[in-house]
Amino acid sequence: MRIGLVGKPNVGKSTAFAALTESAVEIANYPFTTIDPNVGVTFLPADSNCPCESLRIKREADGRLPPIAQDDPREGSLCDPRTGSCISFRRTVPVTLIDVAGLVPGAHDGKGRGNQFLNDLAQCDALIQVVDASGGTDLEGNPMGPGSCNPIEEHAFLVEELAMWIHGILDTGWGRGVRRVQAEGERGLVDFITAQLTGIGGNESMVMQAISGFKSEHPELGVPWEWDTEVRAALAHHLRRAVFPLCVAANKADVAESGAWDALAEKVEAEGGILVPTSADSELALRRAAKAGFIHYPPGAVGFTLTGQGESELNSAQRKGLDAISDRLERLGGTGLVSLVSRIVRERLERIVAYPVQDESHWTDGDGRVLPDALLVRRGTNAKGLAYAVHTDLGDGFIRAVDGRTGRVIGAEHEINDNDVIKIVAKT
Ligand SMILES: Nc1nc2c(ncn2[C@@H]2O[C@H](COP(=O)(O)OP(=O)(O)O)[C@@H](O)[C@H]2O)c(=O)[nH]1
Ligand SMILES: [Mg+2]
Repeated sequence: MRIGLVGKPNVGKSTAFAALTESAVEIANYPFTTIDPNVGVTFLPADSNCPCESLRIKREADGRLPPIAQDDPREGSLCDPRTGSCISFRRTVPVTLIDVAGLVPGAHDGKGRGNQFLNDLAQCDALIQVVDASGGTDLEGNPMGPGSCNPIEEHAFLVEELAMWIHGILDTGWGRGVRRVQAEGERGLVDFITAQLTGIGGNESMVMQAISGFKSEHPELGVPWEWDTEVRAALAHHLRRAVFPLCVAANKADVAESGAWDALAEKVEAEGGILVPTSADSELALRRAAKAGFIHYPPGAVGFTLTGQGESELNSAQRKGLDAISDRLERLGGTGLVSLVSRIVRERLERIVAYPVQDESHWTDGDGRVLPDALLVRRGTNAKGLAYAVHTDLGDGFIRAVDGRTGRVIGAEHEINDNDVIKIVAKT
């Protein structure tokens, strides 16, 4: 699963990317720092406690394990994640993040990185537009006084670029499209538009949703072969909403006036999106302080505490910096970043976490690793779908699965629940 960060230059995309993926990228207070997209992995806290908690409880009850030691760095976790971590039964799951730079006016016309930029967006399952909630940079990303630009305008600018891109795709071959409509009616219209938009991630249900919204907003449309370019532009806006629904990080919230993002939040939420005020540079500072061992800041936490090392080694300037961040966190309820991405994964993409294992009683893989993988799968995925998510061969050779908690055999169509531990039996 891939989530793209998009927005005009100098809003904090690379800062957010660096913080969430804990990788080094170029960050600077001038436009166009990033040219190629940065791709990395972020680890999000799973909603439910890791199943290794129930292993722990069982083993302690059986007298096979002593209670959790005071100084246990894992705070009781027993699993052995191949990627990510699990401390105090808080397991993290990987999500690919892309810092897609290159939004410039006229991108749909091939300006800047143009089509490459738009194609990068089309590869994403969800998009987060990072906006400068403080309004301190113009549309090209040049630093201005705070409040000199507004987030609504920034959002409208991205929406317009995306819609014009789709409009261009619609116009190409429209003549051919309307001949199909004349021959096949409404069905022909849906098929034509779907075929035009598959390359950018559009599908039939998105197209049907867009057309029905479009028709109810414009009841006097007439027949498609009479739709001029203006009508097609309006249709392109509906298609944009369906194909590229946008969520928003109202970034630099730490230096924005409170309420600076309210109007945009209303707009985004009216389209089913999510807006969260964020402070990417606070998140970055905290991740770095945690990496250096100065603070305790688990992923997704809304606050942090100093470690023993932090108490003894931080100088007064560093402490002051952390105090300032602490005040911000209190005001904003956290830096907002992890919470935004987590909400998108859960609410917009409807993902749940499943734990595939090879041994259904010990919950291990072939090498004896306990609960090695935590996979995000779409809600409604069945056992066979989970097998495919692990490996194509496992899906193709699927015979049956076993629920690791109950020991019951489950069939291909059985729906997976959040936090399930599943063994898949397949022909090899
Ligand atoms: N005050 C404040 N500044 C930020 C925040 N996030 C990023 N910045 C600053 O904004 C500038 C642009 O950041 P960058 O990540 O390079 O922006 P990009 O062009 O969108 O990738 C840098 O000077 C960052 O330090 C934030 O949350 N608050
Ligand atoms: Mg950048």
